[in-house]
Amino acid sequence: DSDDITEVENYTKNKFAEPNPELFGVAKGKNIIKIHLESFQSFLINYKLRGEEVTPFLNSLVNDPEQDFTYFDNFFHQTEQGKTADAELIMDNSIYGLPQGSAFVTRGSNTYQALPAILHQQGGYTTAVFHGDYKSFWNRDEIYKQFGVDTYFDASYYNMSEDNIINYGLKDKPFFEESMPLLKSLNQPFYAHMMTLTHHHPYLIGEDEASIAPAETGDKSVDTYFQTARYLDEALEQFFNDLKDAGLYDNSVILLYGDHYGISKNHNRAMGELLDEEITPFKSTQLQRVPLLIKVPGVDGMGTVHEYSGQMDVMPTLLHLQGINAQDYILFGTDLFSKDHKEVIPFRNGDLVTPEYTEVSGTFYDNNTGEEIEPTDEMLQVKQEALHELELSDKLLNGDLLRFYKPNADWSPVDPTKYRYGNESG
Ligand code: GP9
Ligand code: MN
Repeated sequence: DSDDITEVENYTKNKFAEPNPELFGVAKGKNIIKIHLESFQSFLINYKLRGEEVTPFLNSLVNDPEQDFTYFDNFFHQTEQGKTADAELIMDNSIYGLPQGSAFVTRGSNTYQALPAILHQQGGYTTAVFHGDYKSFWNRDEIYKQFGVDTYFDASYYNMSEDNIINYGLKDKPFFEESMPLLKSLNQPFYAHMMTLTHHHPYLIGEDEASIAPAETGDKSVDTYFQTARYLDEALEQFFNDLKDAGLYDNSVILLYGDHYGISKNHNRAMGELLDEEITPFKSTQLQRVPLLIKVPGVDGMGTVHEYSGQMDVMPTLLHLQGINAQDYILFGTDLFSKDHKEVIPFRNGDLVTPEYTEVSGTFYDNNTGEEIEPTDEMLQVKQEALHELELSDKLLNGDLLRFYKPNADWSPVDPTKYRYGNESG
């Protein structure tokens, strides 16, 4: 009820981090191209298999200052069973997924105040999602309407011939290629979400499409993980070239992110071999890093930034780059570029990581040594606050509380009946 929403509102407004004045509004009116790197973990960046880079193109974005990207190497995913859908929910709403199941499915008809709707109402943006799977997967065709996604280019817009598909759907190379004309057809400014798919468990790839040999741990899905990562890397390079040819590269914010881990704890033996260290519970938590890269037109890249951060922080960051005050909305994350950005990253299971220590199932570890430590009162309090935050986010979703919240900005509630995807009729 309205008491509950007030509690959530007070919490998030209190957590709010003031924008960085140098970056507030710098991306106003620029297109936003957000690229989803399926199952991509940060250990792949600059990783060498048999002396060879696995993802040379992504590495070049990270390593070459001329590319003007900023890379966050201590960025963590915060997803649970909702996997890709949790990542989408978090990054477009700055709220947590649910502890069980997928909020996209069970909370698909909730009221949301999501990034697509805010960008539309505050900046005249059009939002489109591009993905080579069918629209009802993860209940996207329902919840996207609550988010204010104008167009969903699902599998029905692509050539899904036998040659073009593998595993869950369309291969990334034809996906990006066929997305270009659709992208060019959008009204600008647009917010485009490009969701890749080939680098997905169990990492299937045809021999003719694999540019590198598999790893040799004997754990099949781990071994081919490197081959599909390379395939994704090549698909990205092609897409970047196409964006440049189309004149879209220079006037767009380009953001790349990993959605969740690709190699689960069931593969610790093989991972230990590849990383040359034992995968302890501490190490396993450190492996939940996924990449975040961002390039803003006209803004110098900052190279590799070590700020600890999570997927929750992306939406407030994008709002501030737009010159939209994140405090007007209910968001659990804080702006990555703010000097007050919060460096406690709660995971959905209640574990957490900070720059100094990590907590896994009640045990605290020193990040420098990986050794167990006795928690201080302050650490225990940080843990309680993280649990409280998760609880508030659950209240928000389970009670559909955004129904009762009016953002401080001009706001009209999203009407889901106004949106149609693919061949849906009225
Ligand atoms: C399916 C794709 C994969 O459309 O997004 O989802 P995941 O299994 O990673 O949640
Ligand atoms: Mn996924």
